[in-house]
Amino acid sequence: MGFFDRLKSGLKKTKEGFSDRVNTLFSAFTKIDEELFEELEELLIMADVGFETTERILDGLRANVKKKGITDPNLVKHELSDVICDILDENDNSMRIDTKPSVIVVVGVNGVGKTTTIGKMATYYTGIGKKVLLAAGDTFRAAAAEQLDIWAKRAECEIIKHNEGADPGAVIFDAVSAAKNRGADLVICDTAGRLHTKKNLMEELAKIIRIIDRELPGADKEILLVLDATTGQNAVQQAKLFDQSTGLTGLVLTKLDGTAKGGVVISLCNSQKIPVKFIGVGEQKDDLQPFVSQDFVAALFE
Ligand SMILES: Nc1nc2c(ncn2[C@@H]2O[C@H](COP(=O)(O)OP(=O)(O)OP(=O)(O)O)[C@@H](O)[C@H]2O)c(=O)[nH]1
Ligand SMILES: [Mg+2]
Repeated sequence: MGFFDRLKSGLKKTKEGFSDRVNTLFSAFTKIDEELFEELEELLIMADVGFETTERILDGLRANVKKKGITDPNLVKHELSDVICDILDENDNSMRIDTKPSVIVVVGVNGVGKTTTIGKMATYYTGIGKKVLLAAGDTFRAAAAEQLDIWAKRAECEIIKHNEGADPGAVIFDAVSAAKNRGADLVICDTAGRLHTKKNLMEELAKIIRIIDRELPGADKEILLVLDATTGQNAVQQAKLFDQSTGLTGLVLTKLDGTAKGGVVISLCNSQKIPVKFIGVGEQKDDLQPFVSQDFVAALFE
């Protein structure tokens, strides 16, 4: 399956639950009136676009319809995808990992897909010729390092791990030293899942990041928060609190294939001002894609 087809099939549920209904809505109306906007509002809220973002989309839509003198409801669909694209385009979605080595730290609450995402990222970056080293910073469970080990083998990259219960900071320190010694391009650090409301656990993350800053001053560093797209608007709160303690540089939305509420991507782009850098659309190693707003909108509306 090609890149775009994979995205399309991953977004199938959101397409069925949201965009297909939008199409039905537009074709059911013969003129553009308040009732049409109200029904559209309902569909946006149901797709987890969030209240504020929905209002922003509707305002933009009303303004465009007025400015362009559009009277055919079927033409509103094109305007809708334009307005959504504008919101998704406000942030720079590109990864900044140009120094050798650079570091990606992956954080998030339990079970959102951090380790799987790291495995897919390792596959992606080794695939484009980078020498990748994984750091098994989740020392909370023995199974966590084993899980990452399996991904390291799949992606054919190296891994640094310690025993269960070890200090995650020590793992990260070793991984950074190994990366320097072995000439790695990219270190990707796994971390244990943690609740954004637990202060001491958030402080542990801040410490990991301080170690990286101290050992690799000036290196490019991405702090990515993984969010499970099926959790809906709670993702917005997670992003806020993780950002406060770690200074996030990006978001990764996983499990988009499992939800009809992919509209949460639009909500996050609008409310967070933190760019979405990758999206996960399945459990296989090729199911992670850099987030490209035009492709995302096209996969939803085409
Ligand atoms: N359908 C689907 N499943 C996913 C995706 N990403 C991850 N998963 C699944 O989500 C489950 C949890 O993934 P993990 O990568 O172990 O999550 P984690 O955040 O590392 O979990 P903890 O380390 O326990 O906090 C696994 O069964 C993954 O296969 C995705 O994009 N789509
Ligand atoms: Mg994990």
